[in-house]
Formats: sequence, C-alpha cells, structure tokens
Amino acid sequence: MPKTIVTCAITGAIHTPTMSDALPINSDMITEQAIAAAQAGAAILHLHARNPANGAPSIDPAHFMEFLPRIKAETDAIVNISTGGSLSTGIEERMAPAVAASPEMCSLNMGSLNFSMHPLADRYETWKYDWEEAYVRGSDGNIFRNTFADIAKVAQTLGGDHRVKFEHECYDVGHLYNLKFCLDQGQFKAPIFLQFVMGILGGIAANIDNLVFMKQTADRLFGDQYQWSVIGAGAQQMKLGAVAAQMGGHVRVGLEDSLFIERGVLSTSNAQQVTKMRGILEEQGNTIATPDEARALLGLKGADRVAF
Ligand code: KMH
Ligand code: ZN
Repeated sequence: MPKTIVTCAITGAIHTPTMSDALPINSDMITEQAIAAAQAGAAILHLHARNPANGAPSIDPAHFMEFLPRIKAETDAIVNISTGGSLSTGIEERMAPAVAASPEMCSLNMGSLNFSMHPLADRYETWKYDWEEAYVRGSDGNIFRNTFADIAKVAQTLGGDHRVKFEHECYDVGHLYNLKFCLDQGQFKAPIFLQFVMGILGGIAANIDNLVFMKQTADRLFGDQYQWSVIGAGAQQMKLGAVAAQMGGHVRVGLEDSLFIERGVLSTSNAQQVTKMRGILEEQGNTIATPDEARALLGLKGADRVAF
C-alpha cells in the first residue's frame, strides 16, 4: 500500500467569516494555521488568500506574498496555490498569484459548473461583513468558468516554464473525460494528480458509490499514470477520506471544504482536522507521506525552485 498524502486546504473561497471564528480571514491566521497543519501531518498546503480588510476571498498576488515566505520558512510542506480563488473572474486574474510565486503545485479546475453554496445563506440571520450574504446567496447564479481554452492557458503558462504540477479538481465524472482529452493533446505530463471533488452543489454527490465510480473511470482513462485524492465536502470529509485511503488514494481536509470536526461541532482549526484524519488513517493501517515522499510520488520540481 503506498503512503497516503494528506492535503490541507486552509481557507478557500466558499466559507465566510460569519460561518466560523476559526476560518482564517487574514494573512496571520493563514500563516499560523498552515504551519500548524503541516506540523500535524499535512504534506501539501492548498492555499487561497483573504483580503485582511474584510475577510473576503482574494486573488491579489500581494495578499499571497504576505504569507508564502513565512510558511516556507517554517515548514517543508509543498505549497499548492489555487487558480480557482474567485468564482466570478477570468483565468488570467485567477492565475496571477501562481505566476508570481511559481509554486510546486497549483489547483486546476477541469470543467465549468454552477458552483453554488446558496443554501448555506439561510442558516445565518446576521452577518459580520456586508459582502457575505450577497456572495453566498448569489452563488446560485454563478458559473465557475473553466473552459478548454482556460485549461490550456493554465497548462501552458504554469505547466511550461514554471514546471508546476497540477491538482486536477474534478467535480464530476465528465471532468475526468475533459482531463483525458487534454492529456491526449499533450498538455500534461504523467503522473497526473486527480482531486475528486465530491459534495459541492453543482457537482457529483459525496458518497461511496460515486467515489468508486470516479476511481473506476479514472482507472480506465489513466491506467497507472495517475495518483488521486478525495475531497468529501461538508459532512463526508472524514468518511470519504478514510475510504479513499483504503482504496489506495490520498485525502484532503481543511476548513476550505468543511468547517466541522464532527456532526454539528465546528472545528477549532485546520490542524485539528489534519490530526483527526491522521488518527483515522493510522488506525486503519495507512501511513502518511512526508512532504519529500509526496514530492517523489507526484514528481514535483522541488521547494528550492519556487519564487517566494
Ligand atoms: N474548494 C474546493 C471544493 C480551487 O481552489 O481551485 C475546490 C477548490 C478549487 O479547491
Ligand atoms: Zn481551493
């Protein structure tokens, strides 16, 4: 059984400050929680930025540069920068932080979808910041755009001279076919790293049948040329992670994808989720990968080749 890579997604662009006091909403919180998550066992840190003025998701490269050097100085974890940090802007702007930082990894969303969290809005009567309610409620009208042209642009720009390895975010089975098409066109090099994103409204539901279906489809399309991981967004985070690891996959946790540590109980930090996932994995006989073991499995360029 190969070692299990734990990714921790620290803050993302789904949740808003009202939803949890633990959600990192500025560079200091992102730095502290990312370092603690790495110390708890996360080999990969999937990072978004926030605007410190109001906690809103940010794709400003300057906001990323406030925490990237500090995280690099304190951990040997692999830094993965999101190229999906805004649900409403084009790919050029979304890529800008990664172009500036040239990290070892970036996310790459493998298709367009109505990425929606609008049902969450009804859970809150008051909001900490003005932007939050419209942001969450209005997501029912959002098309998160990731066309073939967008994907090719990211592949060329970041996969080229920057030698970035992608976390291919696949929200439904069709996205695996999109990836296969791009791979056949020569846009990516094996081994590819698939992230099955399950449980986002607009994508495939988070359950074990669908996980097996995604894995079987990936086996048919990519043979032994890929590594894979799973996000069970929301309540399925720990359960799908545990099952994925038993199937030979890797796992992603973090407050980006779930604010909870168990049903109805908010998580106090990203590190708490990493620690819980690690405990489950070790209990069931999996061994977690160190950052260098993850680098070798995924074929990364190395932490000395980043620009921060
Ligand atoms: N929040 C995840 C469901 C990205 O950063 O590019 C998807 C994600 C997208 O992580
Ligand atoms: Zn993300």
